[in-house]
Amino acid sequence: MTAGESMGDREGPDWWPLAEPFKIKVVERLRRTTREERAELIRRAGYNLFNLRSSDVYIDLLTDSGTSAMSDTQWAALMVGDEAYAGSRSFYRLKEAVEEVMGFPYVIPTHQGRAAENVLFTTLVKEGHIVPNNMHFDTTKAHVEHRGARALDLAGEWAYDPVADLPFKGDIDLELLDRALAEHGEAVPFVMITVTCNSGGGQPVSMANIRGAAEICRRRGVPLFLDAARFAENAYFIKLREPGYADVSIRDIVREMFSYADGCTVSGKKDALVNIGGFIALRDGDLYRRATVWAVLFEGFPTYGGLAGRDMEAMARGLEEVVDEDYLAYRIEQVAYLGRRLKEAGVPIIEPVGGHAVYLDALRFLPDLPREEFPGQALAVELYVEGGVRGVEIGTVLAGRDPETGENRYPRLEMVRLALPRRVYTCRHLDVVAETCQRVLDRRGEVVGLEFEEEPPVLRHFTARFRRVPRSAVGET
Ligand code: P70
Repeated sequence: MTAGESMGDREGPDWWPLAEPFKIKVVERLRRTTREERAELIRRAGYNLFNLRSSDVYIDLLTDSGTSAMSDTQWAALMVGDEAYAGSRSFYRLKEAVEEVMGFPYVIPTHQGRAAENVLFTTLVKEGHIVPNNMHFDTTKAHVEHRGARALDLAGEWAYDPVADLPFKGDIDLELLDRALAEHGEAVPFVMITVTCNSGGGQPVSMANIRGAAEICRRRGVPLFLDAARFAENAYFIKLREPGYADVSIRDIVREMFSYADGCTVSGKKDALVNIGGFIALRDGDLYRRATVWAVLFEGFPTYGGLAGRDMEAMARGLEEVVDEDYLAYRIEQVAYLGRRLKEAGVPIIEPVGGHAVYLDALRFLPDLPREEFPGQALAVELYVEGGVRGVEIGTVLAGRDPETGENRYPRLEMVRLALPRRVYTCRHLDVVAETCQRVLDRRGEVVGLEFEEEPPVLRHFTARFRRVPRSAVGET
């Protein structure tokens, strides 16, 4: 099984609807800071960008999660939210949208994606279990491990090659999957596929791969779930890149993707275009009933589950808006635009560019910094100091320590993610981002590494504090 044939110049016709398919009705002021101010602010933040105040950030690419701009119709939807404790009209509105867009009859709203993971995994994952995924994202892995189970990443070799020009680098390796299911049998409660594959650079998963994984799972009697935070972006890549799908509508592609799955967990803060919210969607009534027991305990009554009625209303509309092809063309092209600008500037990035973010390759950007000094984190700090741009390290800091050995896990890719909030920044903002990266590249010899000052035991990247370490003499240029 491969991640598809080389893309050549299949991507992108001469002309593309780059311009935003919307106009701006409300604006939020951005504050500019000086370089000296930023150097001091990041020092006080313990060199952790999560500790900065957003008012001290000029262009905030920390995450595309919960940071998108809602549409006028979503804002209007807030006013018609039904805040009933039980049987809320807005719950049924959400349920209908999920059924219409994804084809699942059962929905449990949760306050965000990790809450959906908590409810589903508490229902299905037991100590000693093994959960395969193409690549677990951090909260997903943490929830699997929190249940005393092992998270197994089965993306193919292609996912770890930062420049292999392949269309579906998010694909799970079907041979490895089949082998894992044969080997671990009963210990596998389900298989999960993350679309798009966030930890692997926002890379899409092909329809053929989802179908292939579903066949293997069915043959082995194991359910398949999608971690579907960015399902619509994944569908757009299928339309763009997978033979046979160019003339299929996004709605039909989305329906087909989910038709192979038994259910999904969704962080609504991404493709459902809301600032808070998530859900579990399921095909099986019995599993739904078992999961609602935990949903009531952790989240709330099953017809609101951790959300206000208005949040469910806005999420229902977001699910319908995100499958609009004009929107997706703009979205994917905007991310590609930033990737092109960076490449032109000689900035090493993960290629091809993914759906929601451009990932800088910190190992090629800062080849002289040892891994122990967190080159990804050091680069993210530098981008802030240089241009007030906030990205996030997706590398060693995020990977945490091996629960068995207590040692740092060194992932094969050390990256800084520049995630684009949906419908928020213009291409001029992205020009500033590209310029910022270029300036840091020009003075990369000055960039110093970091070491922990405080290291929390779980999900350490969110709250850790660092200090700068003097640049080692070895490798000094
Ligand atoms: C992100 C955020 C969240 C996420 C995800 C996938 C594929 C589940 C979840 C959990 C997390 C983050 C990372 C760095 C900085 C800020 C935030 N991903 N599955 O940005 O969903 O956040 O709603 O609990 O990507 O990628 P939720």
